[in-house]
Amino acid sequence: MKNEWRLVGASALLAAVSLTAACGGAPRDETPPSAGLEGAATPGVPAGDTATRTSSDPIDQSTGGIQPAPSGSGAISGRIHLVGPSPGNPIIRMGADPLCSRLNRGKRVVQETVVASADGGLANVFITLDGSFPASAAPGSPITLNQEGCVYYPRVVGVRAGQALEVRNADALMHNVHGVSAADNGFNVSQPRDGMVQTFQMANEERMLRMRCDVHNWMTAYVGVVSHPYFAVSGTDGAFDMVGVPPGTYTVRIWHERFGELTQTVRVSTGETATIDFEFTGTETPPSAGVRDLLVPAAAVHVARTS
Ligand SMILES: [Cu+2]
Repeated sequence: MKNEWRLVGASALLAAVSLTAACGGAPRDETPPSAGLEGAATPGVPAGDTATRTSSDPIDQSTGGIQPAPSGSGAISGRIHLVGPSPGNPIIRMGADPLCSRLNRGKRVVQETVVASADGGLANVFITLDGSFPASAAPGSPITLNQEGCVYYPRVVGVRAGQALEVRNADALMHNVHGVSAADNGFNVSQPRDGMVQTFQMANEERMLRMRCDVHNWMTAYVGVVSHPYFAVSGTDGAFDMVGVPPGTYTVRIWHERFGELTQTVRVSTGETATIDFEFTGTETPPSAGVRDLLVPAAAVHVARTS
């Protein structure tokens, strides 16, 4: 199965701080992913789709939006493979917040760091083309990232520089939406009630902005911000497609939160689809965790409004 081209995301604050502090005093009950940095997608998911998902569902990522087809006449189609054994994902123990535990009662929720299909297709890999391309307007519609059952969904999304990332709270509890950026895209907002929505303008190219929640330390997502429309996120089968690519020779760069980056060169011809596959062995050294620990300036902290 191929994925479509997609984007392919004062009292309340005091309360957030208070609960964060409370959570911080509790034993850390879940091993964080090794990577420090951040759209995945279900083919055909329309922009703004916020279909609900339970944490026990199969990993099926929603783009939160689909890029309009760029104007080039070529295409790139590929698949990411994990050829070694999957390292496995830690179970998320949500005891730090009984409300989260209640939302996931009876479910076995894991940190979806490595999501591979039975035949080795690796999901949630962010794929971009290196290089400069003619300027084009970013889509006016936002990419959506959901908080549902005390996890972010999708786990990986891509947005254009200049496009908005919309973050929603579907849980009847407080989340703290914290985008940790090394490129001045950061934000930090409390969303104390369900139905709250906040949008953030992604100004600068970044691979990847890491999403976290300061209330629930297990919550993780990644946002790739790209200055051109040539990017994708691998689907549940590890496949991706880029359409509208101008003819030329390109470096294709892929990123995975646990396995890091790989590059390959591909030649795209007019009216043709170039194919390219990548393999991770599963023994790669995780990328630096440095971005995770960056601080967001106090001036960037504000409280969300109810939409
Ligand atoms: Cu949270």
